[in-house]
Amino acid sequence: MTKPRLWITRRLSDATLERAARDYDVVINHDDQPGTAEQLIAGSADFDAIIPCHSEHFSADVVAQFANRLKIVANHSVGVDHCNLPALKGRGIAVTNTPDVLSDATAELAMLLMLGAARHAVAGDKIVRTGAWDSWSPAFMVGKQVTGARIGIIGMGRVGRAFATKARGFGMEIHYYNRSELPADQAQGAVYHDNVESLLGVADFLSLHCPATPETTDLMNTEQLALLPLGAVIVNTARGALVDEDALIIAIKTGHVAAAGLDCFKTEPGGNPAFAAYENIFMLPHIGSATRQTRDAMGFRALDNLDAFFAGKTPRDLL
Ligand code: 8YV
Repeated sequence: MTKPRLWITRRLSDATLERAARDYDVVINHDDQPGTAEQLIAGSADFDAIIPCHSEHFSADVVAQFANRLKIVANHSVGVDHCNLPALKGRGIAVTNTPDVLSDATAELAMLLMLGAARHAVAGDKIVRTGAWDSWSPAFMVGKQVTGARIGIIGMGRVGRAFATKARGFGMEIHYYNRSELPADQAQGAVYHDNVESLLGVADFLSLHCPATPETTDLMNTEQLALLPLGAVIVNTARGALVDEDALIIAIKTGHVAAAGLDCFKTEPGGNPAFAAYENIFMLPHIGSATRQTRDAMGFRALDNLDAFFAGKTPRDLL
């Protein structure tokens, strides 16, 4: 039987690429550049399957120009805001993602950002690194304590719950907003808020873990930021679309928001150059899931989905 023809748009982990080469007639973008609209359209005629990352954009306009060969888009990501799902489904193309396997890695990065933002990681690293550290005082780089503080989590899906588990280890009081209240075994004592506004009022720390949708775009805008307690710390490892970046800068400038830890930005790659002036904004370049273990697990999960699909079964993560 001829192997299905598969295009892997980015340089995935070695183990993933080896397994893909064993089981598929695979073409890999070894230059590791994001697939362009033109390449995706051409790929739809040349391949039965694509494993893309969130860097390839399957807009309605692009999908409308697809040829008929492509049968499945097996994303190497949990977020699928780069895919117009109705358009893909309308063309009869199956779409899968990679949930679960990246929850711990992303939650770890959220902890790093929360702690780093709360404890002056950027300014502290800079002053030591540049040799400018020439004095010490008890009043020097005093931060905000995490232990015992209230953490508000927006989106208590897999990543939100993994983050809550880690925050519990720091003795934080967990509050969350989610579309629906979690069963007790999942909530593990976390306090449910049935609206975001109520959650924001108690969020000394706030961590975003919901998907980017038209409804959640600029979820954290001027009005919402004003509802946070004075001196709150915001963490975003979900998507840049969730935060009105101009509003965040104003809240940082006034001190209403004491610090932010950001792994996601409206513009990626690149980020927001206006943030660079603020050492209380601790930033990383969208690396929430970037651990060796998790990259292998994401690649294998995408391949598991493809294997099931081409075996005539329903892929585990069919959307
Ligand atoms: C990935 C992510 O690094 O899974 C997601 O939704 O944002 C990240 O974990 C990226 O999407 C890989 O394609």
